[in-house]
Amino acid sequence: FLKEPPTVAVVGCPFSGGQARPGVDLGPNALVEFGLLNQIKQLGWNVSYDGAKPFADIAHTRHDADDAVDPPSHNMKNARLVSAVCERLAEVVGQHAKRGELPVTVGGDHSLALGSIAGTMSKHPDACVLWIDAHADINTPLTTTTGNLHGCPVSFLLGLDGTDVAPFNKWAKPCLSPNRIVYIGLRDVDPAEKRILRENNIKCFTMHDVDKYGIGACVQKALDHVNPERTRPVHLSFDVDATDPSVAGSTGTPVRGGLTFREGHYICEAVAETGCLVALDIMEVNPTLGDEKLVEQTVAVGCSLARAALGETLL
Ligand code: B3U
Ligand code: MN
Ligand code: MN
Repeated sequence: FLKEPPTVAVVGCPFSGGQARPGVDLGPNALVEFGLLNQIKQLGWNVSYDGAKPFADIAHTRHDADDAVDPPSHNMKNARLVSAVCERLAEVVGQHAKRGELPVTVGGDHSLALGSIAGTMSKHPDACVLWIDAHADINTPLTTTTGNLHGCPVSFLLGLDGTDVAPFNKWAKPCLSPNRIVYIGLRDVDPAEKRILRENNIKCFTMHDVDKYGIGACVQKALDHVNPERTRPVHLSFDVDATDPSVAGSTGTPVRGGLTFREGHYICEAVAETGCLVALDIMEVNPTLGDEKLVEQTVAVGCSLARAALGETLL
């Protein structure tokens, strides 16, 4: 893989169908309006950006689908819509990666990571994933209690029991093994998810671990687990709700007791330092939640997390 890809391809995906709250589809535009593209250019990258063009022809991309049009299947809400958008995203991210570019997917809700990571894996089958989140997002169609697919993308990537279902099984093949993903920031995990994490021996650094060992040790242990030689490509999937609501509060499912501003940025900086980053997701910024100040702060944090992962603080 490329150590220093010359181009960052920002892929804005204005999508909210993986969860119930409207507005997260406005996330990409908010980050771009805040200057994300120029900020990345300032770091020395070439930047490409297609707007939302790749998704323009997929109906209802910006809003929740109608249950009449896209009825729940296997307890999953908006399954056809989520599947169609993720399939397209996988193609787009895969194409950028194959051109030697570094795709930065800006969501949109976190169901999109099923697409972005599938895209990364199509170019880098040996890649590992750092999943930074308050939530494990590893429910299956059999275990989800909400039916929201942003709580499920990891189970599809791993091909867990119950994920071999239409419409996803038309295109989404298992592409990740449980020892190639590691979590940091967890603090709101469903009982069934805990069982899945345990049964599959998936490495997790909860907020308890961050408190106990410090963020430096947690990131080191996380990387040692999925990428011991620091030779594997890294896909960093960052849900901004991993940070504390006082850091990035404009998000659909905030959970108190999260990563500080520095802890969140430290993770991104440490990944940048490895030189192994091949793809990045910045997910779940919802600029319609909270007052103006909170929204601006959250959008700013989304941008600065991206810059940190792209090497802003490397000397
Ligand atoms: N685990 C719950 C809640 C949740 C997951 N991801 C978010 N919330 N953001 C679920 O819906 O699966
Ligand atoms: Mn998430
Ligand atoms: Mn989350």
